[in-house]
Amino acid sequence: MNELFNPDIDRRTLLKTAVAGSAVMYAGLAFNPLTGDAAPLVGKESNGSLGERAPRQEGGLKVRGEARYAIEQAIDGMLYGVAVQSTIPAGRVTGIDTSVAEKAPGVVAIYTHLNRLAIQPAIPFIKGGAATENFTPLQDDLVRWNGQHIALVVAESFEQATEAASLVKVSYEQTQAIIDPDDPRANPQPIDDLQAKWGDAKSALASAAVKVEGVYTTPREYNVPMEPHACIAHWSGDNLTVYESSQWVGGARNVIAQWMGVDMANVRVISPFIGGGFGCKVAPHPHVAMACAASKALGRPLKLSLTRPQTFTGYGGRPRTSQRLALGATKQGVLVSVMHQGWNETAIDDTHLEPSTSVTALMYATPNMLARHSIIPVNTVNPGWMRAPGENISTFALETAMDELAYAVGLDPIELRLRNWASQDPKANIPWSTRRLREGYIAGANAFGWANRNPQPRSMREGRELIGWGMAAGTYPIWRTPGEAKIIIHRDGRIEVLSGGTDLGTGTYTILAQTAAEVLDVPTSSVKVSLGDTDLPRAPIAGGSQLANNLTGAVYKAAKVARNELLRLATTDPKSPLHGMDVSNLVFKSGRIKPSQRPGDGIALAGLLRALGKDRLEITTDTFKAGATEADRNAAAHGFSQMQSATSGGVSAHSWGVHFVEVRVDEDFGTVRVKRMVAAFDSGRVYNPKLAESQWIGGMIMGLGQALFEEGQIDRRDGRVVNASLADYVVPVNADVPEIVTIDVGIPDLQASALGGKAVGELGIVGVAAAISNAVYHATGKRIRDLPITMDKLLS
Ligand code: MCN
Ligand code: MOS
Repeated sequence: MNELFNPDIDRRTLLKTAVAGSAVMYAGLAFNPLTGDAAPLVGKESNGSLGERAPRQEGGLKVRGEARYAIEQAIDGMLYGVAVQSTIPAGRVTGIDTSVAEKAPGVVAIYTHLNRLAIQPAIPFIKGGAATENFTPLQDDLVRWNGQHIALVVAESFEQATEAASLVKVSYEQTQAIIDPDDPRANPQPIDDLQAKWGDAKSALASAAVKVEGVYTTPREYNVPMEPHACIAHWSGDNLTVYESSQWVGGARNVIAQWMGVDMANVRVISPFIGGGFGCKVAPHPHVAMACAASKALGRPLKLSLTRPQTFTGYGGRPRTSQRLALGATKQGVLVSVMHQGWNETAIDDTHLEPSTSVTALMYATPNMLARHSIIPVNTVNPGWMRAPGENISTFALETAMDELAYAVGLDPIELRLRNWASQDPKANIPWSTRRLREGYIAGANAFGWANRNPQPRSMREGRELIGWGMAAGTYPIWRTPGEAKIIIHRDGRIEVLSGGTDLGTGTYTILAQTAAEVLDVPTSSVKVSLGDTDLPRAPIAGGSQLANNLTGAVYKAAKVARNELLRLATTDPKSPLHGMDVSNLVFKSGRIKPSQRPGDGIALAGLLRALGKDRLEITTDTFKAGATEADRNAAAHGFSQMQSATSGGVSAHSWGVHFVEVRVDEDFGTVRVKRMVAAFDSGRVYNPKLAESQWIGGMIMGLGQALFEEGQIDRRDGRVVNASLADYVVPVNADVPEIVTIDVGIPDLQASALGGKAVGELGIVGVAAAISNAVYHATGKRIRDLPITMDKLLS
C-alpha cells in the first residue's frame, strides 16, 4: 500500500492541469490517424491555443441576457399552444368536452384525437432505445401513461391558452395499469445484445472462497435542465423553421421531417443556445410534433412550451433500475466470478435501454462472467437518456459491490482494484488505447489523504458526526461520428468557424475557436464560432460525450487546409509579397505569415487576402472516409448509423475516473453531508482545462444529487409523478456542494480521437453515487444499496 502513495508528490503536481500539459507538450500536434491526415503542420510555431484556459466565448452573451433561447424568438403573429395531459395511467379517452374551452377568450383551436393533427409516425435514430419515444401524439384515444399529451389548446396568448386548457373536460375508461416494475403482471424482456458471458460464472461463484451479493436499486430520475422544453414552429409555404432547444439539430430535423411528411430539405432547426439538457434534448419530443402540425394547420407561427410539471411526463428521464450483483473471489481478493442481472423500466409499448451491465464487463479481470439485462414495460412515458445512461447505474452496483468485497477480504479498496486490474478489455479482448486509472488512484488518493483512513467503519468521528471516507472508480466510452466543418477567413481579419453542432453549456463554441486559433496562430478571441443550425455544416450529436472530439477533429482539418491554401497562395500568387518563397521557410505567427529565417514582419492573413484581391477564403472539409456518399454524410448528421463504438479501431478506448469523498453523518438524525470530493480523471488530452474541470465538477455535483436527493416519487395508485416540480424534486444547491478538487491524469490518446482527447461531459458523474454510498458505509457501518441515501434508510 505504502509505496503506492508517495507523499512527496505535492498537491500542485497533482493539480497539474493540461494548461502546462497540452500547451507545452502537445502543441502543434498534427498527427491524425483517424482522418488519415498525418502530415505535420508546415511552419508551426504554436501559441498553444488548445489546452488554454480560455473563457467561454458565449459567456458574456448569457450573462447580459443577450443569448436568445428557443422560446425567446419574437415572431409576428405568433400563437401559443398549451398541452393538456391525461390524468389516468391506462385506458381510453371516452370523451373530451371542449365546448366551454372553445368559447374562452382568445382561443383559436383545440386539437384532440377526435380532430387529429396531421402527424406521421417517425422512426427514431436507431431501432430500440434511441433516447426518445415512438409515441405519436393525439392520433388515438389510448392512454398509455399518466401525463400523456391528449389535447392541444391554441390561443392568441399564453395566458388565454392556459386558462382554456383548464376548461377542457376529459372522461376516461380506465384499465388496470402496471405502475410498478415488481408488479407480478409485469413482463421482463431480456435484451440479448447486452449480455456479457464467458467461462462458467455460476459454478465458479458457487465454489468461490469469498462471496458478496446484493441488490442495488436506483429510482426514476429527471434531467430537469434550467431551460424547460419549448419550441416555436414557423412555416413559410412548404418550409418549416423550428426554434427548438436541442442537443442535435440534425437529428431533430430528421424526426420533424418524418412527423410532417416533408423532405428534410424543407426543415430547418435552430438551437444556438441551450439551457442544459443532460440527455433529454437529444431528440425532439412529441410536443414538438404538435407545435409543428398545429402551426401548419393554422397557418401561423406557434410557440409551445411545457410547464415544469409537464416536463416530467412529456418525455422521460432515467428509468427505475434494479441490479442483482454477486462477486466471487479468492481469500486474496482475486475475482473468480461476476454474476450480474439488471433491469430497467420502459414504456408499456416502447423501448428504452439503461444497460446495467456496461461497466461490469469492462472494469476488472475475471475468468468467469455472466451479465444480463432486461427491460420491464410499465405505464410510464418512455424513459430517455440522462447523463451516462448505463455506465452511471452499472458503476453504482459494481463499485459498491467492490467495496463490500474489500471489507469481506480485509483489503484496502484501492488495493483490491489493483489486484483485479484488467490489463486489456476483458470483453472485447483487445488492448486499451490508454488507461490512466492507476495514475488516477495514486493522484486521487494522495490529494485526498487516503493513507490516513482507518478502514474500520464508525472509527472516525468529530463530535456527533460520523466521518466516512469512500472511493469508487468510473469510466465512459469513446464514441466517434464523422462530421463537417467550415472555416472562413475574411479580408477584414475576421475568422469564422461554422458547424451545425450544439453547445449545451459545455464549451463547444470556445474549444472550436481554440482549435482554429491553434492551427492559424491567431488569438482565440479573434475566432467567431457559429453553431446550432441545420443550415450550417452537418454535425453529429452532442451526446455520448463525443462532440468535442468529433468537432475539434473536423475544425482542425478545415483550419489546416485553410492554412495550406494560404501558404500556397502566398508563395505562388504574383500579387503576394511572399511570392516565390519556399513554403517551408514560412511560419504562422500571431496572425501573420512570416519568413522564419529573415527579419521582417511578413503579412497578416487578412492583408494577404487584400493583396490578392480576395474577399474571403472559405474552406469546408470533413472527417468522413474517402468515398463517403451523400447518404453516409446525412446518416451521420441525422441518425446513429455512422457512430462508431469504443472498440471499433482495434483498441478499446474509454475515459477513466476515480472519486474520493468524505461524508459527515449526523448520528442522531441520519443526515448526510458531503464534506469533500476529490476526483482524478483520464479524459485524454484536455482541450480547455477550465471547461473540462467545470464539466467534471458539474457531473460530480449531479452525482451528489443522485446519491442523496433525486427520486421521482410515483404514486402507486395511479402512476402520477408526485413531485413533478423543482420545489419537490430535490437537486443539489450551493449549500449542499462541498469543496471539489479535480485532477487531470490524462495523456493525449491519438487512438481515441484525432486530437487525442477522450470523453469529458458524462465521465464526471460515473462512480460518484458508489463513492458516496461507500463513504456512508465507512461512517455508519450501514450499507445502503438503494438510492437516494436518505435519512429514513439510515435510521431504520
Ligand atoms: N472537453 C475538453 N477536452 C476534451 C473533451 C471535452 O476540454 N478532451 C470539454 C469541452 O469544453 C467540451 C466539453 O468538455 O465542450 C464536453 O465535451 P464532450 O465530453 O465531448 O461532450 P459533448 O460536447 O458531446 O456534450 C454532451 C455531454 C453530455 S452527453 C451530457 S449528458 C451533458 C454534458 O455534455 N450535458 C450537459 N455536459 C453538460 N454540461 C452542461 N452545461 N449542460 C448539459 O446539458
Ligand atoms: Mo448525454 S445523456 O449522452 O446526452
